[in-house]
Amino acid sequence: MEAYLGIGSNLGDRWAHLRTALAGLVVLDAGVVVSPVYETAPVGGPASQGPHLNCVARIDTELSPRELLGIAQRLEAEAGRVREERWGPRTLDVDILLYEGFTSDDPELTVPHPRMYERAFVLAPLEDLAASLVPGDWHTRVAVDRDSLRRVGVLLGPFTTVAAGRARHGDSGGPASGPGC
Ligand code: GSY
Repeated sequence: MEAYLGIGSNLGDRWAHLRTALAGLVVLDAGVVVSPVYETAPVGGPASQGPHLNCVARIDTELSPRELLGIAQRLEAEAGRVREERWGPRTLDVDILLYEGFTSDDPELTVPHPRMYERAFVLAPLEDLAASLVPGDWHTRVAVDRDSLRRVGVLLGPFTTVAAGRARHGDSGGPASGPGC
């Protein structure tokens, strides 16, 4: 089954958290395709928190939606995620956005993700992977300015980073270490 996951980080080594999460999906033997990575202004939560790196991954998986949720939660825990503040900074977020042929309104596993169509940090990378899954009018419906959503790099092959733009303190894989690090 085809599933789309929203992946983000705004705490610690953000590039490393994304790479580790993607590697954790690859070992499941799920074909993984990753969107470009965007740096995005935090939506909700304390104003003092830093920007996120966000991307979307498409996987081809035999896991059930609930098994996939378990994997997503395990990857978040392995990244040291502590669920303290609902909209607060986080080392890693792995959200199930869409799962082929499946919908659910269970609060623990709501699919499609209940807020995905209001979030530019989801819609922009999802559009890069699968434009047909994104409403054509989202650019006018969802307020986005250039500073709140910038494409900053791509994760290649075994998740080598090729980044553009500024690295942030704590990041390993930004342009400070150059392409291919
Ligand atoms: O559910 C996603 C976590 N999250 C994010 C995020 O990933 N990116 C941005 N830009 N803002 C966010 N607010 C929350 S909560």
